[in-house]
Amino acid sequence: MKKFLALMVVLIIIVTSLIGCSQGQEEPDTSGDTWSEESTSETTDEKPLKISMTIFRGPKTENSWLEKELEKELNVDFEFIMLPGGTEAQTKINLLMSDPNTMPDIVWWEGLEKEFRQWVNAGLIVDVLPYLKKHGENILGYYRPETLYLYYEDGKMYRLPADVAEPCCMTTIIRKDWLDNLGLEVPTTLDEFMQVLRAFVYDDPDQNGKDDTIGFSGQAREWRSFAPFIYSFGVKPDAFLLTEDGTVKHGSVLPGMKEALKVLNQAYKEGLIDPTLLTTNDFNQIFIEGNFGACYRWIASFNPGSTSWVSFKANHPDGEYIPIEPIKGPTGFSSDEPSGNAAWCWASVTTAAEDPEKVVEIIDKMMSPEIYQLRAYGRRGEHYEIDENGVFRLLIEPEEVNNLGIGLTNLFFYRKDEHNIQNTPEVIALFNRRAETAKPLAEKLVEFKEQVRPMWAEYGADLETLRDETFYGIIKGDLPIDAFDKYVEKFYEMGGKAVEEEANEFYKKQVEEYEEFMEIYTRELKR
Ligand SMILES: [Ca+2]
Repeated sequence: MKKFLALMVVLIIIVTSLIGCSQGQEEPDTSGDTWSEESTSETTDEKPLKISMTIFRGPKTENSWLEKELEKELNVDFEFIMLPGGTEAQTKINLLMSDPNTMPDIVWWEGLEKEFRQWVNAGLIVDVLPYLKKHGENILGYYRPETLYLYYEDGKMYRLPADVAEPCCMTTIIRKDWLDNLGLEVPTTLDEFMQVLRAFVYDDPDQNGKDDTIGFSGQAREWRSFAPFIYSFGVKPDAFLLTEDGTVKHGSVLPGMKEALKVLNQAYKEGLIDPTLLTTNDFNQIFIEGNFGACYRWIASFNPGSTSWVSFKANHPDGEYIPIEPIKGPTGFSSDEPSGNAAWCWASVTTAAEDPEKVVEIIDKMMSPEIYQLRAYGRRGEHYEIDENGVFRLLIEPEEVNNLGIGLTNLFFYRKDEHNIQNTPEVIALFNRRAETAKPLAEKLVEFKEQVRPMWAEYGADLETLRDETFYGIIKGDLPIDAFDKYVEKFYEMGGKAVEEEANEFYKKQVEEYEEFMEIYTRELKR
């Protein structure tokens, strides 16, 4: 007992001194969260709240420094249940949820839509909406209403989005040094883009006297890799789009798609497109080799710490890729890739939680800028530094980051805003700019709230196979352009009609529901 008391005293001293320390530190703007002062008194008065939760990916370090820091900051006794990788995680989550003795207080999950519905129906999941209204400053302040709507069910909320992408994550990039060598301007239209690619392939842009450069490259077999050619026609072949007459159609059957395929076939014929884009490739390796002129790529790769960037610079010290605005098509339309508003993983509070209100309060605190940065990067000055240019730099070895458990909870409410300080100010500005330039397609993009869509489940995969065979065939020149018209006919014969009818039904229902939600959002949830 004496020993225990002594330990308690030591702990309280550590806690108090650490909180003092973090308050004294110069932190980035954390306005809006005044909770840290409140938590000081909680720490000394209240018993830590026990919270068990499932953890996916990250370093999976047991009893890590981070776990202990979070426990002190939040006055919580965490039990982190480490999930295995890949789909094995789903099996384990299912198993944990099937027994009241193993059910975690917070279940982080993904890919278990059907099971989630069963948990809700069996009364295992807590409706967090009332608690969110009371304690959800950070969660409600961070997520867009379009995202929250997707997880709002008739006045209840059984899951919180745990990771949602930035509104747009990609950009067209181009070799600035090659443009300069050739005396060319940054292209803005599709015609100019084609001319620049011709020069990149045939006019020795790297000035080594060899015919050794590629025009346009990218990640193989992904339609977004062709963004400058396709999005400039206002279409997206792997999504449902709202058309001008107010109906929803699959993006692959729209007339603009045929026009895009014509241009892609022309570009392929002229040798402007890396042929591996149509088959299979290791694009990271291609990027490092650095012999291509343009592609559609992740915005985050402009962070100086990006490993492929460092390797590219080692191969081409004078090489420079710059992001450019989306290429304009013949009608002047242009757009970047909209990420959509949906999460890919969620956290639900279960009935195993003794004090679900308190659990929601803790979740909200974990999403505050201050605690998010502690979870994701550790302590500033000790584990990382932000230099005078706003560039994030680790002060410890990457191995040590893992040992400390930093990043352990990254998939549990990941902030993708300015508090994601691993992004340089330039990269944050680019994310913000691309959120704007992706709007033209974002406004057409139809995202379904309903995950169970029987017609799509039945026909979707075959329709996508037909699309890929036809479209890649047309680009390569194995099929004539008119094969597109036959594709559209076949699409509707092979279940596309039922798929589009279903899509329109869901969309119509959603529009009404969204209006209702926005009334409630504006009245009760908006922060
Ligand atoms: Ca050359």
